[in-house]
Amino acid sequence: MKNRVKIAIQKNGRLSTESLSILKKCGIEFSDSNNKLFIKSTNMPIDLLMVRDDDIPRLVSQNIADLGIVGENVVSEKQLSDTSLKLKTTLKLGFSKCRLSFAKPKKINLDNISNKKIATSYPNIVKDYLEKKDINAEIIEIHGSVELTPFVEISDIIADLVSTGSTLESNNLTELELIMDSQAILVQSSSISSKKLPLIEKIVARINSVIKAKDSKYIMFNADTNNTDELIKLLPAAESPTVIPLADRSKVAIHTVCKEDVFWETIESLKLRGASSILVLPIEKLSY
Ligand code: PRT
Ligand code: ZN
Repeated sequence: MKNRVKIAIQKNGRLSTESLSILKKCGIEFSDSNNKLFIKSTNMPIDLLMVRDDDIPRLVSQNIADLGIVGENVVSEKQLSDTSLKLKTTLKLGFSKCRLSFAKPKKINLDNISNKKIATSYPNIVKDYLEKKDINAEIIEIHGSVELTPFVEISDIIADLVSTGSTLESNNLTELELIMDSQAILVQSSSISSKKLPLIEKIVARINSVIKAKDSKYIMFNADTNNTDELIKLLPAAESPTVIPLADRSKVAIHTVCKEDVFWETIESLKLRGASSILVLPIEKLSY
């Protein structure tokens, strides 16, 4: 039990599905996860702690969990409120991207945040931002319905998470200034026992491979032999491609991994320059 690796993830929220999905793609199998606080892997010495996202930094810092998946915004807020937290960011996971921004009611004429009342669920991040910019303002800590506070005269402006912007829009608010960008990250305790280290390193390497694969595509197409250099230059973040001769000696097949998504524009440019039978495939795992 002592040497099992514990990973804390959000039980129920925006991070939950993707966190479980990444771990499953790493080959970690779990029994049914419904309504459990503690889930044992069925094929590896790994346990999941299913908790609120706000508890993850402390659980990892106190070695109750060895790893955790949580938003950068939550980690920053907790670290600023408790400088004794011992954890480090191991990987950026590329999902649940959002930003913490100041926003104001559209109807109010205001172009800076000096001396305003700011409602937010992230008082420590906002305080730190204001201090660094030497701005004086009053922070009102509030959890839930932050976007309503300017309309009931609790605040002048808000600092809240924004993703698509539709919540701001539907509450007649407009973004004023970016405080920080955020996404889900993998955090790790800064004092991991040497017995657990090999498995933790394996998990981190597998997660890294899964997230790299998510952004990458395998592309293959046929081209005229004398056109290959021009076509290869069009490929985004490509590895040195494999060029295979075809039965028709005037043609070759080009295969490569692109470390970025391949957009329609790239496919159209390839086609315009003579590429044919273009195939773009998702990659499940990618290890260098
Ligand atoms: O219950 P528990 O404490 O575990 O969950 P929670 O309610 O505190 O968090 P949850 O599940 O809402 O969010 C978890 C994490 O997802 C956050 O800490 C962020 O890192 C990340 N995330 C990504 C977001 C958003 N996008 C997001 N859009 N968290 C919240 N929002 C909210 C935002 O507060 C605002 O109300 O969505 C609204 C804005 O969204 P748009 O798309 O309308 O702009
Ligand atoms: Zn929370």
